[in-house]
Formats: sequence, C-alpha cells, structure tokens
Amino acid sequence: MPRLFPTHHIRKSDPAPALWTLTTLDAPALTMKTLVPSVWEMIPALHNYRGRAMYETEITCGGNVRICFGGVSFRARVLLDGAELGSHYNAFTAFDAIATGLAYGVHKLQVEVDTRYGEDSALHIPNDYYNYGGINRPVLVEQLSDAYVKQLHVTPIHTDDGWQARVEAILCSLSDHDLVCDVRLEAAGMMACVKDVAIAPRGETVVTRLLDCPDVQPWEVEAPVLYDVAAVMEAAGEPVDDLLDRFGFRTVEVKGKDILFNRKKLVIKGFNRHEEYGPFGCAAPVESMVHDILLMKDMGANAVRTCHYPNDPRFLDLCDAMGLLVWEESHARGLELPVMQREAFMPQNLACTREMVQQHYNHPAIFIWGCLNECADDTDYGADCYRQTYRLLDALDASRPMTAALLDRPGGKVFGDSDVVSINIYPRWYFESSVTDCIDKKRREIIAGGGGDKPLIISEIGAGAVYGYHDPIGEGKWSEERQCTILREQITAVLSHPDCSGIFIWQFADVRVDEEWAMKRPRTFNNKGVVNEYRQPKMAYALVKELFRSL
Ligand code: ADA
Repeated sequence: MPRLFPTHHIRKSDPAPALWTLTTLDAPALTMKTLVPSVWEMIPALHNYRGRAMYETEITCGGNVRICFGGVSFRARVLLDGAELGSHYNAFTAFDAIATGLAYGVHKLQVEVDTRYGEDSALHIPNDYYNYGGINRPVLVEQLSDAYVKQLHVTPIHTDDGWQARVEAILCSLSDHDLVCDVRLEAAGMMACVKDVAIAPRGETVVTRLLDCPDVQPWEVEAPVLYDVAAVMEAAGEPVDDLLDRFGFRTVEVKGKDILFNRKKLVIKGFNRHEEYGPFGCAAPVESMVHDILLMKDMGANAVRTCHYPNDPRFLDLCDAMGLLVWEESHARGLELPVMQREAFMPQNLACTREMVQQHYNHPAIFIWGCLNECADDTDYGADCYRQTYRLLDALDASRPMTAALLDRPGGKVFGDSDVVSINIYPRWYFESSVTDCIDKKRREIIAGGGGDKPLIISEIGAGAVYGYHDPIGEGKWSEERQCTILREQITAVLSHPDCSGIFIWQFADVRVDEEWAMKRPRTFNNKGVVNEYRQPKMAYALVKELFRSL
C-alpha cells in the first residue's frame, strides 16, 4: 500500500492513474471523470447518493500483475478486461487482486462500488458517522515475479541483554512449479540469510529469524526513533522481490491496573478521531493527516484512537514518525444484538480484525488493539462475539494488549475478558451526574463484572458545540461555552482519578453523520469536536491545551 517511504527497491510498484471515469448504476444517471482516491459525495449531484457506481481506468502492464487497493467504500468488485478478478467488503482495510500471465499492453480496470445498506452488510449501517462511497484510499499496480514477499512482520523483544527483532516473512508463489530461493531478512542494520527456501506451486512459506540488535534506541513519544526492516528474495543470484517497512523498539505491558510503555506507567491524553475531512469525507488527504497530528500534539495529546475502524497506513506512518500513540480498532460501532446476529456479522468482523492486525502489525505507535465499540456486550450472544474477537486478536498479535470501548449501561459481561477495560461515558452531556460519581459507579460495575484488577481507560467522554455558536450568559446546549464547562470537569476528573489510565476525548473534529441521525445531530454532524470539520478551533481547543499540558 502507498506509504510515506519506499517499500520496494526491486518490485515495480506504481500508483494507478489518478483520473478514472465514474458511472452511476442507480439514479441519478451520471458519467464523469473523477479523481482516485476520493469519495463521490464531493460531487454535488452525488452528495447524498447511496447506490452503485462503476469506476474505470486503463493500466499498462503484463505478466503477474497485482492491483492493491488501500480501501474501497464499502463493497468492491474488481474487473480486469471485463472479467471479475476479486471482491472485498469494508472501506477501511486494504486488499489485492492478482492476474497472472497477463499479455503486456493496455488493460481495462474497473471497480464496481456499492454503498447500499442491506442484510449482507453488518458493519456498514446507518450510523453516527457517514458511510461514504468511492475508492477512498490509493491504488497501486505492481508487477510481480513468480514469487513475492506477501507479508513482513517484525516484533521488537526486550531481554535483559538488550533488544532483539523477530522478523517473519511470508513468501508466496504464483508459479505452477516448485520454486527455491534465498531470503535475506534485515532489521535495524542486522541481517540473516536463509538459503534454499522451497515454496510449493501456488503455495506459501514462512521464514522467521531472531536478530540481536545492539545499539538501538527505543521508540518513545518524545523521541520516535524508527528503523528499517526488509525481506529480500533472490533466486540463482538474481533479485526476485523485496518488501521494506519501518518499525521501532518498544514494549507495552499490562501490570495490575497500569499500562506500561517501555516499562514506565502510561497516562493517556488522547483524542478520538474519525478519518474524515470536510468535503473529502473518508478520503482524507495526507496533508490533513499531518495537520491533525500537529493540532493534537499542540494540545498536548500523546495518543489517538482510530474510532471506529482501521486507518490509512499513511496516517499510522505519520504517528510513528511524529510520536503519537495509537489505539487502532477494527470496524464496528453501536451494533446491537439483531445486527450481531446477522449471518454476515462475525465473518465481516473477524475479517476486518484480521486484515487490520496483519496490515498494521509493524507500526510502533500502535500500543493497543480495539474492537466492537459499544456492541451488545450485555447479552450472552454478544459477549461470545467479543470473546471470539479477543481470541483472534491474541492469536494474531500476542505482543500488544487488547480492549473494547464499551457502552455505559448495566450488565456488561466481558469486563474480565480483555487486557484493559475501556468505557465510554457522557456525564453532564447525556445525563446529569458529577463525572467522578459516574466513574466511581462504573468502577463498581466493572469490579462486579470481573474487570476490577485491570487498567481502565475512559475511551470516550465529551460534549457538543456548534462551531461559532456562543452563549456566554446562559451556556445553552450546543454553545462553545457549555462544551468548555463540561470538558473542564470531565478532563480534570478523569486525569485525577486514581483508577484511570487515561482519557480519549470525544472527539477531535466534527464529522458528518447519516441522515437517520439528523434529528439528534444539528447540521447532520456529530458536533462534539474541539475543532470543526475544517479544523477551525472551537473555544475548547485552548481549554484542552491548558488541561492536557498542566494535568
Ligand atoms: C458513542 C459512540 C460514538 C459517538 C458518541 C456520541 O459513545 O461510540 O461513535 O456516537 O457516542 O457522540 O454520542
């Protein structure tokens, strides 16, 4: 996927053409040129379009061609020269489609995109954010040899003698014959050569080595030191393929009620951030990602939560490079029991969770995995879904803790099942209670539910304000003054509570919501941002900056 540094020296990997032709397949009928990546909601006639569209372009290539999509929102069917090559569900994870033995020349690439809600879509439902349509993340066209590095994972390990890196590469064959190759695994300047690795026809082989890495610096928020990791394949002395990435040396542990980052107690001062920017929707330009990180850090934040889905790897690259911890979570928000019981739910939830961890494993900034925000954890069926998802997370990555932001309601059944308990609370906004009383009440429920000995994160807390609406006398709801008064109590209470490991403010920026939510959401936006959808600061910006920097 397009990253912010080179990921290949050997493999030929180019961006797909930027201009595509979009044709709607439902009313209103429209054919026009558009930019990829983008969402069709920025086209005036399609501002509220929910339906299907065909995207079309031409690519010049041949041999083994791998087309990599960073994200298509939210159902995709890929066709090459009219024949179906692959399909994918979910806007927020990458996928590929591979054609082998293609004649060299110009080929027609089409992607049918579909945003209609339906029984077969359990994760994209009308929600308190907007489900956009389009090819929302970049597309790459790669030319592969008969074998390629499909995945490269590196795990930093801290021992009494210093740092090690466990490097694991998955090598994949596109050939009908047995292949043998040599593989070089490199991390932080250290290297291991593995000779004569056999890959079965159309099969995969996993190669793993543990490298001692002396003289490396740890990755810290204040000093985010990154190192290169690579897997390079050769056959008969000739280069075949390579995959490069970046990583950092750091540890994350849960000890009693604390989260330890590089063995020091972590206090989270974070924001919830939807990956969305003004008219560009969920195809947020990379420039806005840098700007968002600068704003969050300016306010004194050390962490961001990617509510409620995996983010663009370029945003994660920036967090790695600029020093912002990430709670990355798989896609789900507020799915009640009937949605969780849909046939599609668990396969889609587990697929998204698997793709997230596999694709983003190396980012040192990610310190915790999240899943299933505010789903039906108070039911036996729902609790079982949480447990299955936790089991998958644990199997995919034992090196990071996991959690889920749970809804503030009685009867939670999974407090004891995650490494960290996280809870979303809105005292003073949705109900009247002092913030401290609300946390104490929640703590009692968590203790009763078996999670009292774990760290507790307040994963959401906040209040709404319509940008520019002032009421200094009455501090009416939706005024910037009211938002400040509530946030002041919320942030102060959470950060001074002895049982809390930190806070993620809901939310960084205002986001568009689905029409179904319009009656509860002025402007059809969730207005709890401390900046609006164009990043214009509300009064709360200065308040958060004052509190995050002083508490
Ligand atoms: C929930 C949810 C968020 C948002 C928030 C709110 O906690 O997780 O997505 O909807 O409430 O604004 O009410």
